[in-house]
Amino acid sequence: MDYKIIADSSADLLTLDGAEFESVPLKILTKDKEYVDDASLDVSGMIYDLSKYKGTSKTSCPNVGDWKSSFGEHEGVFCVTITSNLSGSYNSACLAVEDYMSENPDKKGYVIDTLSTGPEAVLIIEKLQELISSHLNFDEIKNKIIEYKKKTHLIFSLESLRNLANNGRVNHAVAKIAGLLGIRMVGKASDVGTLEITNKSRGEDRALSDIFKNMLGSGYEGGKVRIHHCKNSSAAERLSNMIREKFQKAVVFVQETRGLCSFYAESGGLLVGFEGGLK
Ligand code: X90
Repeated sequence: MDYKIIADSSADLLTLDGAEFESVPLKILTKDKEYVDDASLDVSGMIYDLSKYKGTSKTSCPNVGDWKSSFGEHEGVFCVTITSNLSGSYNSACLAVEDYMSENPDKKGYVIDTLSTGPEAVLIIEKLQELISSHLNFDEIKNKIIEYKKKTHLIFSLESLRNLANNGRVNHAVAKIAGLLGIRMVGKASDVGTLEITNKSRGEDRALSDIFKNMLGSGYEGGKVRIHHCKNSSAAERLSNMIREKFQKAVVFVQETRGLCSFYAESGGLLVGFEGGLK
């Protein structure tokens, strides 16, 4: 079937081999500059600029028109968005799909609110790709992805929550603790798609072992893992090794965050998406 997958750029994914796929960018904005989170963004350059920048910075999500213009001529579209609890992206995508279906009554559209971001979104996108290739019809794919999403999880470790707090996505008191030397905030995407801090881990060793413990606690038993890191490939590789030491067959992918997740996860941040037990 001719179905297209469209994700916002919070998934950190620009292309998807063998699928009709498009990424719709969010934007990172300072008073001086706008960074569009697409393939042309120099993420390292943006991180560097922001580390020198003293003013306020914020982000904006794709609007209805941005989503709509990505749909193209297909029998149906699946949109995958960052958590609706922290962004308007889901809402825009829903309005875009509503318009698209009323203008094209023969076409189908469905929006998946990941209640998460980054690596967990990619797990969902890759599952969608697999379901589309197995020639299921639209509603079967929709039902199966709803089921799959109950088993995907996101755990993070953040060294700074400054941009999250400055933009009202976590409270300032929590962010202050993360500012203390050597403390990493380990937590998870909650069931309602917000940040839930589970550990205040001192030092990287502790943070990595807390992440792994929490993965086991969420029913991880050797399924697929994706680690997205912001300027922290060494910690990502260490975690990947810890996982593969215990689960030899585990498939673990490591990649860098793109613009949106780099802005909020900040340098040192790790986002870990994995298949685990039922949420
Ligand atoms: O609409 C917008 O401007 C985008 C706002 C996004 C705000 C949150 C981004 C979080 C990015 C941080 C750690 C993991 C969070 C878990 C999500 C529930 C990554």
